[in-house]
Amino acid sequence: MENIINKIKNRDRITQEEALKLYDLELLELGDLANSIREEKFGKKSYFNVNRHINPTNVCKDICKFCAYSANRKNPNPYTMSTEEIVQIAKSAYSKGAKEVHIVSAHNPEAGLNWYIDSFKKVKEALPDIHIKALTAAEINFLSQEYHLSYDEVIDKMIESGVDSLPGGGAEIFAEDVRDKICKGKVSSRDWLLIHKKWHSRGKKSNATMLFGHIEGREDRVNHMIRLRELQDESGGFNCFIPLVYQRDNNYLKVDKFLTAQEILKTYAISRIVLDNIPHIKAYWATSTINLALIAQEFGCDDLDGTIQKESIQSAAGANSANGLELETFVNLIKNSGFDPVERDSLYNELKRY
Ligand code: V47
Repeated sequence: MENIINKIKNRDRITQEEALKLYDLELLELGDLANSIREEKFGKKSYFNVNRHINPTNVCKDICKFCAYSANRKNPNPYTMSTEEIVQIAKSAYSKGAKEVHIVSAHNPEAGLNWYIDSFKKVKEALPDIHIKALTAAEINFLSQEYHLSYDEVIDKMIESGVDSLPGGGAEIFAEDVRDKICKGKVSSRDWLLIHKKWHSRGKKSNATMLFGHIEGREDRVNHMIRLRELQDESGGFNCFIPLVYQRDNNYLKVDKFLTAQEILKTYAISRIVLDNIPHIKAYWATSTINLALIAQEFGCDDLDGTIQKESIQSAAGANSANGLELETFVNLIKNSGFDPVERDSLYNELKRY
């Protein structure tokens, strides 16, 4: 262990096996190591943005066992917004200060390709300054299969219609055996990475998530991080890594043991140490709870996502995030936990210090 600790202190890269061993380190010692890297890069700054999540349809042709959001037997409440509704929501968010709309849907085979693409076009026409972060690699894979388009063709259409960056969703956990059990039929890990690589090759940025705390093991988590680190070495387009804590309600995935706060904090800290080439680590408070996200600031995380305003995916599975957080509340929580809230844009340019 001493050897690994020295490597981290010297800022040498650690291997997958060494990363796995870090779970055996005492929590606060691991936290200190991750925190020293965070402080070296960002001091006490904690980034967030004023954003609005929009989830325009929950009709989905895939059945991911962890998902409580898509319309199915447990959530028999299908909806699909019109493009006008989507534009209205974006306009209203913009008038309340949102700089970004994060638009992620289910894989709806009835909506049509133009419904997806037109909504971006119309939001951009109405609000040329707003940053559109839209379509996960899983949605791109769905559109490609459904409409017989290559990934490049879908990406061309997205860029033409005003999409600025890709969110990190759909990555789940890269280990194919686990993927088969929790989201069989969804984009493969290889293609998830390929789509991001293609996106980065256009000079565009994206994020990467990891869904953990279900049936995966620690090995799967560190392997997921290493595969992201490898792609980032090649393409350099990931802005941020977001470990998403699994929420257990209203879905079909039976999980006997849930994560302790210790295990969540260790996973954040290890991701900060392993991902030496991805600048930001986000504690997405909608899945970790705001309380743990505030503590995670001392375990390597420098980003708390944002005010969100409305959230449908995690809250459907039990998270306390449906209505987001007021800006003032959010800023005060960060300040009172000893960090400096920095409002950023979607590409991490600093907009305002509080
Ligand atoms: O990919 C679904 C996850 C993701 C559950 O890029 C669940 O900045 C926990 O990707 N428990 C979509 N998570 C959300 C997402 C995201 C969120 C915030 C910021 C960014 C970003 C991206 O939600 C899906 C899936 O992994 N999810 N069900 C659940 N029960």
